[in-house]
Amino acid sequence: MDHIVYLALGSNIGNRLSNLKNAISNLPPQMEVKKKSPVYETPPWGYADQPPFLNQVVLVETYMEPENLLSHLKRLESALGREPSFENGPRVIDIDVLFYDDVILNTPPLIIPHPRLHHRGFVLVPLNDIAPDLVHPTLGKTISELLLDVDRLNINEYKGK
Ligand code: PH2
Ligand code: MG
Ligand code: MG
Repeated sequence: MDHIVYLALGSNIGNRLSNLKNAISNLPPQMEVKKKSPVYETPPWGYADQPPFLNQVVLVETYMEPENLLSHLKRLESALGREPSFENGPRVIDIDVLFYDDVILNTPPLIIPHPRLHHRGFVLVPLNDIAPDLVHPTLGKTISELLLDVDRLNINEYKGK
């Protein structure tokens, strides 16, 4: 397990909290979960006319190379009931690779670091809880610095209903 990977999880369909929990509990054995952020409820970003999301970020260790990691995560999304939607549309579960060590990769569909993470409060707020001093390998700023530039309105820790 010699690679350090940050994953962002999101869900806005069905039992959102169970969807996040099921996703995380199905990451092993290929991945070892080292840290979990709190869960946040967040307004939909990109396409407004859909239910609010629950979002969470986890730190995992894995032996998988980026390409295998991506296909593994896509399989897991499908197994958890994700169906095709439109860009930024509603989903049962979304699992995105934010960082993979300090690798910089631009081979669509695999772009690492995630190209939009620094615009997204729903990623930076939970990421900042577990990795405030992590330096973004292309932007050269820490997560806590990046967080200063995003809107965190209505992003609140989720305590259940
Ligand atoms: N994911 C998207 C689009 N918009 N908005 C929130 N709040 N949370 C998400 O996880 C999210 C989103 C595309 O992956
Ligand atoms: Mg996403
Ligand atoms: Mg995705």
